[in-house]
Amino acid sequence: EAFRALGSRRSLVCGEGTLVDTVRDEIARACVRYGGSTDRPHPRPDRRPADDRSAAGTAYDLVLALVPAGLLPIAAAAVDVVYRRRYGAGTLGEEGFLLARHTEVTVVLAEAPAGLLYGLFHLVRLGESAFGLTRPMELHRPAMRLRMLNHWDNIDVHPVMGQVERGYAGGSIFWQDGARREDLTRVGAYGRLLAACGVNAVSVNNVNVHATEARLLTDRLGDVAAIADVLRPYGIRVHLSVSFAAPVMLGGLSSADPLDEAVREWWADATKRVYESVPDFGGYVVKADSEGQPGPFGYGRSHADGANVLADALSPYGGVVHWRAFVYNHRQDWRDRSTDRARAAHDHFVPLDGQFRDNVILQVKHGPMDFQTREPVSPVIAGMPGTRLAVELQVTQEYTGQQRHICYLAPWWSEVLGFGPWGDDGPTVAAVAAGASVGDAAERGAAGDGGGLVAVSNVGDDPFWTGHPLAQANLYAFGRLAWDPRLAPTAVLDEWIELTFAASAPNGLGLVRRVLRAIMDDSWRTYERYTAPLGVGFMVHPGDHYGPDVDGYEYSRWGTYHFADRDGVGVDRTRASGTAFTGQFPPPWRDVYESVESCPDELLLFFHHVPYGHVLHSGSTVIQHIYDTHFAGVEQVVAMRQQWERLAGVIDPGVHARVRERLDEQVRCATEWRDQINTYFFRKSGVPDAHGRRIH
Ligand code: BDP
Repeated sequence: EAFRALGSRRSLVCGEGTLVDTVRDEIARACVRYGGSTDRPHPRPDRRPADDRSAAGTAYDLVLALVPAGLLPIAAAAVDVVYRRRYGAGTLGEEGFLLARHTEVTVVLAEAPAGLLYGLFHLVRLGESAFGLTRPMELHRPAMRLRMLNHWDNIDVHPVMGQVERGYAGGSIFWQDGARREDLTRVGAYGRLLAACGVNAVSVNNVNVHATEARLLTDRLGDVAAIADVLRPYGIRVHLSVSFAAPVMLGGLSSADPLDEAVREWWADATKRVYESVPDFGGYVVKADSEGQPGPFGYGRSHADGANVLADALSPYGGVVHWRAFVYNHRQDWRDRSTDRARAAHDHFVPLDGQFRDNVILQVKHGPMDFQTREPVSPVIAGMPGTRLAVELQVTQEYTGQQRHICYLAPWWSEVLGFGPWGDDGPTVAAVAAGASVGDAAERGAAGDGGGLVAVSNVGDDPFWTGHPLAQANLYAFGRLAWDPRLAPTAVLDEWIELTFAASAPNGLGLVRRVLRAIMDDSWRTYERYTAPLGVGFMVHPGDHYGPDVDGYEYSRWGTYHFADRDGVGVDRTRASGTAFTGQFPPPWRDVYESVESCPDELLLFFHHVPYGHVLHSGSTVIQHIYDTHFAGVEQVVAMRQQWERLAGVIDPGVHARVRERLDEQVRCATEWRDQINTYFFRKSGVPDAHGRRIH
């Protein structure tokens, strides 16, 4: 239905190449459905169209053209002239496009085929309004060059993690029963979906690389090539997670020491073969020396040595290494209060700044811990001006309700991306991911050579793709924010609602929009209210990370503690008396976080250990805040469930039923969170609720 405006018009697509063919096919398919027509330019260059008419004399409503192309119809040629004069040829780059109206013709211009594809999907988003009488010229370019999804998919079903590690949407779309899926139709549909959101890269296997998956680099390379073939028409490059120990595991070498010449040669040879099979291969993703994965530490080498050997192997072909900064000691002595997992990435990587090759991208989780519901921005993002950084988000809802709870994450991502690590005058997190550095202005031009934005995907073979149908909005929002981090999360949600429900609720879209906005706009904050309070994090059930278990990780070796006792709660990360994590931030944040007075409420327990009676900026005490937010959170989830009932009979019954069932579970689980958290803190503190509500 989203293609109706496009498919009911007369259009012309000028240009050649795989992606241009995709554009043509998309339009042709829509035309079959909605009665429009589509044309190619006349093959003989001397037959320049006298006006915007086909040989048969039909006037076009829409022209999509690659420029500079031979001969363009008049409207497109006129727009091209204005474009060159106003912006200068080359401004659109590899993926940008220009949209304009000229003499009642809608024109999309691009200088590279991918731009035309993104222009097409922009038209789809605009629908009828793309054909309005007037419309100012718009130039669109992605803020980040790399907009990537990581799949934590295993080929073999892992005994603990299943097929998709932290996957909540069924099996892998790529792999099944220990092999690549025969039928890759769904992968093709996924590519289309991703291109429509703006994503241009995918890694197809888990960052924890087990024996079978390691072989994707060598004898299972054909599987990678087959997937790449299906994703290529949508402008999506394939990347592989590789094991640092591959030279030993696969090559039979006795060592994977990155400074060993035989190891370098092994990587160079293996990589050469990859490019023989997949000429546009994107590169490697590496989790090294992390949670049991092998890495350069095993050979007494640094992570720069480790990353560079892979980078050198990839560089002749233009490939990149995404080297993950998620390196910490997961076997800590929990009795030792001076160790702090939050410090680990900065401690390990900042001293290496400037030592990485240009085609190494250090992939940094957005927070210093691990995708909790609330964390400060990782100080690594401000700490490595001489390194290309990618910021990693988690679309799969490991810690945010596992796609059983509604938790629209774009408001949070938007906060993170808009955060200024050096304060308001410096570049934002989004600008750093786009290639800016300290000293640059807050806003910087598009598509620099930064590492871009990466996220862990949330799709599987579930009929709704994401388990919870509303979790699709997170996937969509990730792509849109990677393209343009300044988009408002509410506007992105509106786009998604429109595109998703236009077909099933042609008459009721207004109601659908009102209900979904009421349910989803604030759902991340609602989730935060009923789970771990004030940025302290974790308190989840160990292992599967679903549901509450306040002390589940308190006496274990993972480094994720809240330190609640009878007097207070929170982690002292100050320089004055704690782990000095605050010192990893540049000003102003090092001081803002250091002081209990200036630390923002929502991060208070991340940075400070405070008494239960500590008064927040909100005016409430910590203990009363815990009670109030937990009661409120559950009430809000109950209200979400009521709202959803308004859509019964309005939208597809299958979607309605699935969401209803999940909302029941969300109410149950939120109630459990409320009761466990409130009871726990009541028993520790002995402070009753000021409003006399019953706490056990
Ligand atoms: C943690 C997950 C774990 C991942 C790890 C990672 O619990 O399954 O392997 O992140 O990012 O959040 O590598």
